[in-house]
Amino acid sequence: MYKSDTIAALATAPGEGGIAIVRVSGPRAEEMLNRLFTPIQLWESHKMYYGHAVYNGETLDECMVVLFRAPRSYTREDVAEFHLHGGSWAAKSVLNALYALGVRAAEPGEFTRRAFMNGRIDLSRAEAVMALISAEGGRAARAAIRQLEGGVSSFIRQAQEELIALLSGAAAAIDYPEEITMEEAAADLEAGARRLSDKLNAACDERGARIAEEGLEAVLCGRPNVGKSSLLNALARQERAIVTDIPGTTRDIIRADVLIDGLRVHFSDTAGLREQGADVIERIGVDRARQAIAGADVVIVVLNAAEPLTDEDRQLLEDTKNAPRIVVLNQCDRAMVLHPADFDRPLLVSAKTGQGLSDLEERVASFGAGAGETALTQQRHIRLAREAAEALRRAADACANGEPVDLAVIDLQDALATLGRVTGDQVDEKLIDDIFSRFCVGK
Ligand SMILES: Nc1nc2c(ncn2[C@@H]2O[C@H](COP(=O)(O)OP(=O)(O)OP(=O)(O)O)[C@@H](O)[C@H]2O)c(=O)[nH]1
Ligand SMILES: [Mg+2]
Repeated sequence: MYKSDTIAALATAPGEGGIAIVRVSGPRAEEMLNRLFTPIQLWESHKMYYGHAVYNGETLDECMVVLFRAPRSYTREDVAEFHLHGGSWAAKSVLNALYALGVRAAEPGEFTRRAFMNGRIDLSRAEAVMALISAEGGRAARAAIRQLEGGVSSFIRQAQEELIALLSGAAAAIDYPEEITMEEAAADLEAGARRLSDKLNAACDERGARIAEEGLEAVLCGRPNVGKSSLLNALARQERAIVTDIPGTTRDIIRADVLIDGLRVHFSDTAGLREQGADVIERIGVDRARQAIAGADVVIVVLNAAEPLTDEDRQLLEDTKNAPRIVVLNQCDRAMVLHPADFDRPLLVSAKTGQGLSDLEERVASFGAGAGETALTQQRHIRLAREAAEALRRAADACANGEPVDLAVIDLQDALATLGRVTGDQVDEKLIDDIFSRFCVGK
């Protein structure tokens, strides 16, 4: 439900920092400035004023304030902001004074929710605000900014317009059978619905969306002692995994996160793959390694360039031949016995000297190229677009099977309603609650 009372919250990150901003939104925002700030005769909107926050005769802070008059504000209501000294004390005392004056503490995401309710932004843009706040790498942030700029909204609106055109074509055939035959109408409808269904599916790149949002999973694997842990440490530029010359050193999976060219990559170092000679713990590690390989976005097969191939190496190369993979000939600082020409685009690397590491990083990043650059990058949007595409496909099939156009119309209306849930034209209260509750307080 939309409440129109006046709310307040800390809008900046809690803890130490240069400034702390307390944001107030609602009909009493201007009154709060008058009650808590050096009196100003005439507040001008969007202008900063210098003075003191005072409550009950006590000076709380020396600060700047600004009033944004509705509708030119974040929420489209009157908004007041107190720009206070950082640290928690000043902000806390101003907030307490506001609460004492009857202002309510804002719930998580309530400011953005008001912006949505007052029509300043649609739902996909509200979600973009959140995605931007929590973006881990430049890639995720760029996808969020595109969404914030309306990339998703305009894509969905265009699809909705095409759908409405299809629906009105069908309505015309139903209402004026003398002007357009049912066969013609059904053929138009079928072609249009299929085209739109394909277009919606094409805009959903689940793998890319996940990689942009969560990062790329890269798994280092190979038989014991080839240098997987040494490579992980070199890539992480940090001693994460234990390195020894004893085969079977690594047992559990060790992870390191690295940002490569704005793309977050989660490297996993795994237990060396071998069947013989491993104890119980190591065998569990080997099982985990196999699972990690199966779930990887890219598998990095590490071979020791200074030793001939073993059966384990050959087995691994065979097992991963259809997977997205990179073959690394490590230890190339030593006398090489493997021939690069025998492998598929191998990289010559030395974990010891650092040779070839940047090529490896580049190759890994290429597996995330283009991730998050399609129209839809959020799981919720992708799910809805797929649902709409499916309804459109049903409509097209109905037309192709010679079923009455009225039946296809029901599916088209379904698809239209589903798309409306992306932008929030058609949403229920529960969904809105769910989306905004994931925001942080103060946003
Ligand atoms: N000369 C040279 N030695 C290396 C290189 N990489 C690793 N080593 C050495 O090879 C040995 C094994 O390295 P690790 O990184 O522990 O190998 P691993 O593949 O993780 O081994 P497990 O955990 O037992 O599966 C260590 O003595 C490393 O110092 C390299 O590029 N050049
Ligand atoms: Mg290891």
